[in-house]
Amino acid sequence: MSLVSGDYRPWDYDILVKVLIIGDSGVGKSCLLVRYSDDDFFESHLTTIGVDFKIKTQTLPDNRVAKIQLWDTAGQERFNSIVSGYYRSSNGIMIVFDLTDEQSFRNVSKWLDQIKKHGDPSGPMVLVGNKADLTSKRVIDSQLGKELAKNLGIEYIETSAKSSQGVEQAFDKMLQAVVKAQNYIESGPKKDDRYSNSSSSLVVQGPKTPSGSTCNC
Ligand SMILES: Nc1nc2c(ncn2[C@@H]2O[C@H](COP(=O)(O)OP(=O)(O)OP(=O)(O)O)[C@@H](O)[C@H]2O)c(=O)[nH]1
Ligand SMILES: [Mg+2]
Repeated sequence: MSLVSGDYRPWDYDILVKVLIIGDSGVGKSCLLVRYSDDDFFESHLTTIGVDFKIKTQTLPDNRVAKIQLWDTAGQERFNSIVSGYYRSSNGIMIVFDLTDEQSFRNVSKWLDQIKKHGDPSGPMVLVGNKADLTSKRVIDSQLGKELAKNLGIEYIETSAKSSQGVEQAFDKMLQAVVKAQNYIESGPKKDDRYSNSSSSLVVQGPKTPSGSTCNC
């Protein structure tokens, strides 16, 4: 088969983005993913074993098509050794806590330690406070979430996987943070950029190669 014939077709995406979703067990990571990728919700807690993943394709404001690999990790500590292997190869990390569970908010620092240990602490991140629909059970005030995110130099958003509130926006923010980091790498350092310590390429360009080539994604 000739590679220069009409068989040539570009891949169906321009950039590949790998997003890791971390946070305590039960905060709603899997539900956020299911809401984002399938627009569905499950009332039951089927705890994630190790790491699950889903794929979503999204068009960026600059019309590039991003293929997003969403890695849904287990919050239970017994899976930490499996999950730790995924930090390094992610392009962005979403840290989720439960607005109705104070401990899950306190444990954000524990998850940040995991990122420091196994990943890139200066890489793109978004802090997500989930279960915003449970207003009467809320124990973490918006201000607390905002302050923590501000101290970390990252975006904060509140979501409800149940009602869909903020879910699309949360993943949009994640994507924007990854693209911003990529633009930084392509255009070189700017004085006040928080990604000034990034050394590795954060986004894998979707290769425009002939069909039939192998993809390691
Ligand atoms: N009311 C409400 N319940 C939610 C929301 N998100 C998740 N839940 C519930 O919280 C429980 C846990 O959700 P999961 O998505 O399985 O939690 P997880 O973070 O993936 O947990 P692990 O896989 O054990 O790490 C389930 O019973 C969900 O129905 C939300 O936004 N609002
Ligand atoms: Mg889960």
